[in-house]
Amino acid sequence: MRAKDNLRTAAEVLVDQLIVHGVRHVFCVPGESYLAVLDAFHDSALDVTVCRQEGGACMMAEAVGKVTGRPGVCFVTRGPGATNASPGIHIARQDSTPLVMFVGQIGRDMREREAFQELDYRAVFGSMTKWATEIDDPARVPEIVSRAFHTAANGRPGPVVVAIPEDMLTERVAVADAPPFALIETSPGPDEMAKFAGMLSAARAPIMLLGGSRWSQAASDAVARFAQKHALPVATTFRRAHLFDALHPCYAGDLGIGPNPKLIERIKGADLVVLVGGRLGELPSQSYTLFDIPRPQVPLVHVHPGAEELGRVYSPNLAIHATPTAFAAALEKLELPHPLRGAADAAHADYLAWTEKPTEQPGAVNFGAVMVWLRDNLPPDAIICNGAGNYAAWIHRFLRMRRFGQHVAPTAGSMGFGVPAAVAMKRLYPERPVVCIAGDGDFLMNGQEFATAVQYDLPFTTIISDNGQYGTIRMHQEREYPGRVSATELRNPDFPAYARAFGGFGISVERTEDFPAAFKEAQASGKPAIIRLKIDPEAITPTTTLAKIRAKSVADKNR
Ligand SMILES: Cc1ncc(C[n+]2csc(CCOP(=O)(O)OP(=O)(O)O)c2C)c(N)n1
Ligand SMILES: [Mg+2]
Repeated sequence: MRAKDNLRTAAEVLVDQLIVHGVRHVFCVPGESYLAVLDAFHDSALDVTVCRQEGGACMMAEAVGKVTGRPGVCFVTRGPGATNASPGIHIARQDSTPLVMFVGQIGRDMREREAFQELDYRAVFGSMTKWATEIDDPARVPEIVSRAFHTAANGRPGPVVVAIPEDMLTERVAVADAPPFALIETSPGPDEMAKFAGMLSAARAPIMLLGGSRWSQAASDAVARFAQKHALPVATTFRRAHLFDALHPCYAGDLGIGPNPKLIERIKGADLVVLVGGRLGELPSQSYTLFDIPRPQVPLVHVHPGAEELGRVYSPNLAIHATPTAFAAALEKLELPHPLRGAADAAHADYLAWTEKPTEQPGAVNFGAVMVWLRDNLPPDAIICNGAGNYAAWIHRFLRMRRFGQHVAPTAGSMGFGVPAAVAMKRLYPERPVVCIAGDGDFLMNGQEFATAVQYDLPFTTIISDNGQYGTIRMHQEREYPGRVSATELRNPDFPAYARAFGGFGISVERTEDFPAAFKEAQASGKPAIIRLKIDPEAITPTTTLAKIRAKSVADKNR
C-alpha cells in the first residue's frame, strides 16, 4: 500500500515505470524475492498473468514483444526461477525480440556468500542478453528501467535482464519518473537509397528477402506496394511469413526448412538479392550454402537496424543501416532511374503450385489436409502459434499468412513455445481467434500453461500432432544411423483427457474427415481446447517417410 509521505518504495517506483513505458501486461511466477513488487501490482493498472513455470512466463513476454515491437515484460524469482526462464531469453536473443525480464534477487547484504538461490545474473545472462544488470540504488530505478527499455527495443532488439535485490525493493525514495522510452527509427540516407535505386533498376532478376523484427503492418504494406509497382518477387525467411501477404501477386514463398526447390533455384539465379531486416541465419541460408561467405557470389543489399549485423557474416555490396519500418517508408518515395519488371508472376505461380494441395502421406489423418482446411476456414485475423518439431513443416508449407503478427513462432527453434504464445496472444487480443499447433513432444514442454489458459478463461484451440515420437530427431537418426532407434519414442498421455482434467475441452481425431467437426466443436465449447490428431509416425515430412529416409541412408552407406 502506498504511504502518505509521498515517498514510494523502489518496487512501487518500478511498477510506475512500467506504466510510464506503456506496459499493459506482465507475466510472472511469484517468488518471495520480489514480494514488494507483487504488492505494488495489487493497486496498479497492469494486467498480471500468473503462470505455472517461468519458461512459459518468459515465452509469453517474448510473444508480446514479437507482435507489438515493444518490450514484453516478465518477472521471475532468483536462481531456479531465472534459469527456468532462460529458453525465453534465448529465443528473444535469436529472434531479435524486445524483452525485459526482472529477477528477484537476494538481499544486498548477503551477496557473494552463495546465499539461498543466489546467482550472478550479469555472468549467467551476460552472453544471452543485450544487457544484464542489477539495481543497487532505489533512486536509480527510473534511470535503469528506462535504459532497459531503450536497449531491448532499439537497434537490433533483444532481451535485457534486470536483477532487483529484495531489500532494495522495500526502501522508500523520493525520485521522479523517467519519461516514456522512445522507439528510435534509423532511416536510410538519400545517397544509399539512390545507390539502391541504381542497383535495382540495373538488375534483370532481383529478389527481396524479408526477415527479422522491427516491422509493422504499415511497413509490410509499403513493401507490397513497391513490389507490385516493379513486379519484384518477395520471399520471407524462416518463420517470418507474416511479413508479406501470401496471396499478394509478388509473394515468392517461404525460405526456411524444406523450401520449394523452385524458390531456391530462383534465389541462386538472382542477380541482386535485397535482404531486409533479417540476418539470413543457418536455417534460411540452407546451412550457409546459399551465399558465399564473406562476399556472396550475387550482389547483396543488406538492410538491418543493427549496425553490428551489417557485415557480420555477409559482406554486402550495399549496407543500409535502417529499421525495416523506415526503409519501407523510404521505398514509397523511391524513383528508379530505369523501369524494372521483375519475375513476380512466375515466382508467385511457383509458390501457389507448391502449396496448393496437400501431399499424399501414410495414415488416416493427412496433416496437410488439416492445414488446408484451416487455411480455408480460419478468419483473416486468426493468430497461429507453434513451437518446434517436424509438424511445423506442414504449417510453413500449407498455411498462408496474410498479415503482420499472424504467425507467432520461434526462429530459434525452441520447443514448447506454442502454448505460452497462444496464452499471451489471447490475453492481448481476446477478440481474435488463436490456434496453437504443437507436436506431442513439443506440447508437453510447456503444456502446463494450459492451466493458465483455463485460469484466465482464454478459449484458444491447440492442435497436437501426436506421432508418438520426437519425430525430427528420429528423422535425423534414420538419416545418420538407419534403423537404430534410440531415445526418440514417446508413450503419450491421453491428451483430450489432459485437457478435460485441467477444465478445458478435449477431443481425439483419427480420420481427416472428422477434423472440421472436431474443430467446430472445440470452438463452440468456449473453453481452451485440445484436438489430438493421430498421426502416422511414418509421415515424417510432407514429402517423405521414415522408411524412405532409412532405405536411402542404407543404400548410401552400402555404396
Ligand atoms: C527445447 C528444445 N529441446 C530439444 C530440441 C531438439 N528437438 C528439435 S525437434 C525435436 C522433436 C520434436 O518432437 P515433436 O514435438 O513430437 O514434433 P515432431 O518432430 O514429432 O513432429 C527435438 C527434441 C529443441 N529444438 N528444443
Ligand atoms: Mg512428435
